[in-house]
Amino acid sequence: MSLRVTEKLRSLLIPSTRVVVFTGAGVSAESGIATFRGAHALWSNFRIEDYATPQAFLADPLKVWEWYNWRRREILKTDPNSGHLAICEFEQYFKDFTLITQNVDGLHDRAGNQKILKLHGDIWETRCPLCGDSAIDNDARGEPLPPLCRCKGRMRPGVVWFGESLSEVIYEHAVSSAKNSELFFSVGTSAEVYPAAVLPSLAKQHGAYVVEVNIEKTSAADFADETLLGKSGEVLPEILKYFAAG
Ligand code: BJW
Ligand code: ZN
Repeated sequence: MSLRVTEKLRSLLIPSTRVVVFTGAGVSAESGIATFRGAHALWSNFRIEDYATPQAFLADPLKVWEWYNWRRREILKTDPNSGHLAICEFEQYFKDFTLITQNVDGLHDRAGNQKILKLHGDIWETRCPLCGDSAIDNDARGEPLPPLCRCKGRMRPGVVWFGESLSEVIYEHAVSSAKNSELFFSVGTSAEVYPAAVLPSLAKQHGAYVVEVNIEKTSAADFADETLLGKSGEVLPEILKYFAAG
């Protein structure tokens, strides 16, 4: 693809620029992972209330676990795409770089990013609501379901459901990175879920140059300085071409 990159954006693509990349499910779409909203997306086939709330888990933990284990198995069939790999290069290039993701799929980790603020948790983590014990279960076995903790508590997926608070430490870190950034990329997110969705506008209010990368404009386009329309797996590698050599 050929991308029109403005002079302004080019001038910011130097290692000393403080950069945030904020990602959503669209970044993993080209790996074959369903997004949440839109045609053929998760929430058009499954009701949020039945799978992604604490009430759903209390009512039927087995059903919720079976759903998460199905999603884990689907993710295991995939690999990071060229968008994830480009974001890993961003981390190596910019001296002050923060990756903030709403994604729980672990593909940014597998692409090689080292520092990731996971706002909505990690689908590979299993957590005990009673004693706080947690474990990483990378092979998606997790049987027998629903898993029990040593303390006899019922383990749950380590993700953030609707109505639950985000980790305060992670969210505060994300807010300060957004406020401190000079260049903020909002990539592959509908920017509809709060409080994560405030981050692009917060960055803008604090002086960042905001660039949206998406296959269609979202509400973030109203205040973004630029919208680069296209797949993140195509747009982000194009941006790498403008990194200063050496
Ligand atoms: C591409 C592409 C390609 C496709 N290239 N792009 C203020 C106002 C109103 C409501 C609230 C509010 N504050 C809180 C709320 C309630 C709620 C909320 O926001 N609701 C809104 C939906 C209205 N928020 C919460 O409940 C949050 N908690 C909270 O606020 O705590 C305080 C509190 C406590 C008690 C009571 C009230 C408040 C928690 C939110 C947790 C979200 N969890 C999920 C599930 C995670 C676990 C799991 O995976 O199962 O997180 S929901 C789901 O949405 C997931 C995502 O991270 C999140 C965001 O979705 P995302 O990533 O943007 O995906 P999509 O599908 O929406 O968009 C994909 C985009 O990609 C599209 O734009 C495409 O065009 C694009 N695209 N292909 C580039 N190739
Ligand atoms: Zn426990």
